[in-house]
Amino acid sequence: MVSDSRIEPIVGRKSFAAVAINSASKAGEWIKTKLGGFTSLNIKSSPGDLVTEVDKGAETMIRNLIMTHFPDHSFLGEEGVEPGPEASSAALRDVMDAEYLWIVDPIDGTTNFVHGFPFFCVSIALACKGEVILGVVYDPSRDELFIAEKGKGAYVHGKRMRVSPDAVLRESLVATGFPPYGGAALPLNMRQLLAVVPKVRNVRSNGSAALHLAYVAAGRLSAFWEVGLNAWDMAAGYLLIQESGGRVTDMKGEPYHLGVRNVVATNGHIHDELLQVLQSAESEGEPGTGTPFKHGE
Ligand code: 2AM
Ligand code: CA
Repeated sequence: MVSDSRIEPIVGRKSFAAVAINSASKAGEWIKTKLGGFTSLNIKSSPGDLVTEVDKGAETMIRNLIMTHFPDHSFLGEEGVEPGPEASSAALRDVMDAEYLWIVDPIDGTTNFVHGFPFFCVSIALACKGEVILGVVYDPSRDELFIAEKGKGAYVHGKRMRVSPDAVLRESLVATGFPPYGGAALPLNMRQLLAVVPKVRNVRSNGSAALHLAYVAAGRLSAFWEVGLNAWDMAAGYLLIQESGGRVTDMKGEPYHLGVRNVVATNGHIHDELLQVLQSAESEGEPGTGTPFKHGE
């Protein structure tokens, strides 16, 4: 057989979006078949920080699919990084400036997956030189695929998404998440909750940051905030919200970037009001309630 060195080792000529959709839906369908049927459950940093063989298998599946099409792209997946904020910051630093970087959480909401609570998703983002240009969040339990491409809008079930019109906090439905390891972030988180609950219509906490962000984009939630997240929890959801007319910042109100850990994501209308309430909670620390928590980035 004559070999032709001009033939590129790329299968087909699929778009970034097609590959992301294909990978998320294939992995999601497989994850769903494993609900209630995983065999190995490991504790990472604490009993609230879990990983199963399904997380690892799904990440391998997604990585292989992406690398088949784009072998020269970089890849950052949650399961390829040691637990803890230092390791994840270091892993992100290593690849942040890559021309094309895929950022993947194979199961966002592993605790829910383990308990059979149907609120988890696959999150896949593509960044070009540090800027998110594509985001896909797939919820296999409801067969809902949320997708955004930079400058082209965000869609669910093929329909354009828009954030909610809620203009004030008291008419808003807001979600948050709790740090699985407690530690320094927990007292801040509790003060934030105490400050926010009386100001809003109600608060939800369903255990998947990426899916909460997708719900803000779809107008099902007015806002979401959480402390101590990683790039793979937020990158896809950030673009969904951006392309649906909302706003995503850190807790100081600085625009979202891949290094943000403490996120405030809203429909835009209530952003400043929510930021103000969260910031007031931050400055209300009482002695003995915990180490001052370093926010922002
Ligand atoms: P995961 O299921 O992929 O771990 C729940 O509040 C959110 O926090 C989920 O998106 C969850 O993602 C994330 N999360 C869970 N453990 C975490 C950890 N140790 N550090 C940062 N985020 C975590
Ligand atoms: Ca995960």
